[in-house]
Amino acid sequence: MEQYFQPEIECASREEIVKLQNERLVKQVKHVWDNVPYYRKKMEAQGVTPADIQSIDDLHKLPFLSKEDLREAYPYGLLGVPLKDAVRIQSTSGTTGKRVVAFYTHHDIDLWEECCARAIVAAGGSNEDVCQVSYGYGLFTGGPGLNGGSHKVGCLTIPTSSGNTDRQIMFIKDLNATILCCTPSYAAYLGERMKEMGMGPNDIPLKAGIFGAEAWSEEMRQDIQNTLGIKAYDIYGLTELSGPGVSFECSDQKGLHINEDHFIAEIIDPKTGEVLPEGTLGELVFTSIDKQAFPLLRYRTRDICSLTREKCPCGRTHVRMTKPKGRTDDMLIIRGVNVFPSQIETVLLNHGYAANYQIIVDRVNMTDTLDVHVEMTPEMFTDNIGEIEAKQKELVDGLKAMLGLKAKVTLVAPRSITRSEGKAVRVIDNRKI
Ligand code: DLL
Repeated sequence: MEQYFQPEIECASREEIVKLQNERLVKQVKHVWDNVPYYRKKMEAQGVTPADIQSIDDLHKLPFLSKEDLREAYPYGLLGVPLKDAVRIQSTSGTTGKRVVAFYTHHDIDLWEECCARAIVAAGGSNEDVCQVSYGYGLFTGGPGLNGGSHKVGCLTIPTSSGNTDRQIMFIKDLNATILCCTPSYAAYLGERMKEMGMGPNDIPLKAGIFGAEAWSEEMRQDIQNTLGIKAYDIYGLTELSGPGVSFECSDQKGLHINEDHFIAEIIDPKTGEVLPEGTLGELVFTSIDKQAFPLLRYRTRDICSLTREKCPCGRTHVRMTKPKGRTDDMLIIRGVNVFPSQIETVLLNHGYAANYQIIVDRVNMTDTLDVHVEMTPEMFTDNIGEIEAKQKELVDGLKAMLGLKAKVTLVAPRSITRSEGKAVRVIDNRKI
């Protein structure tokens, strides 16, 4: 039977959700107007005042916020409460430009952890479970978020953080961990390391995994489920909005339920900013309606997905987003064709490869080149040039069919691509544009 952490809100009627969203939005806009001069100026520039926002139907009148705004307002420009009320910061793992710093009050941490607890219970977790949190701890939100959620559920929590892979496996086995939380690429690596150690899914007690922080394909889900002998659940979130738990998968696994009591989702056309109808693919925009310290209105995530309000068999009523297809900023445009790394991953896994690959883009003689390095699995490893060439050709054809684009494929030896303990780096774009 489906279990819920907070059934009264996770399964509330649409009318109840809309009523709550209306009340919270009106209050939040006033809070931001009064306390965040940076955003107030944006509203004034657009000729909007709190009086114009009476319900969620007025949301589209508000100006957007983007990552550039967050960088410009760094560090304290978007803080919505006096410093004495803020108790925590977290920060993005971004490697370019200024880091984004997000703030939390006690209330904000509480609601964030509740969202993570909802995800853990949706994955079958209860206070009987042992939950190993192998996301990084520290400035990254993965470890602290799932750690807090696991406590709220009452699981015995193992805060391993990422890294030290053999010890991770030892703890899973010795402490009977039933739930694993980490990035999907790290879960795949744990599975691979287990195999090397001569262990299979029956040697570990895990039953579920809660994986997110990066895009991963359905094929990768199947792979991880088989190697670890678990059901793998997706969890989505971003530092700017709190961290993991903005949305999560239920047992039905057809999209991720967005915690609508805290976050209002919109899908927009990334070029025009126009709000798109349900079911259309576009950029996800969030308004946080219950956060105090870092209350973002209409924040552009750059993540691409669509929304559905179709009834979910799990009983939850909150809107679902599709697995993010990619980001507006990691969509590669190669010879004019839009390419998402996730499409390449799908082709590779469909041909029996694991998700150990690197996409290298360059520009030679004014023409874009796409080079995909893929590891052979130990089972398929060969040094017979003819065989390798035939396998490469198969992948070139598969990629051509998926992308409509000719790529160069290079098969490399097993274990030659660096493994990641957090988010995997899959794309190297050497073009100087
Ligand atoms: O990655 C928060 C998180 C931690 C989510 C642990 C899930 C689990 P950031 O480092 O700020 O926060 O990165 C946020 O990562 O805008 C997406 O592009 C991507 N992302 C997060 N979850 C998913 C997912 C955390 N399930 C950015 N699928 C987001 C695809 C994801 N992309």
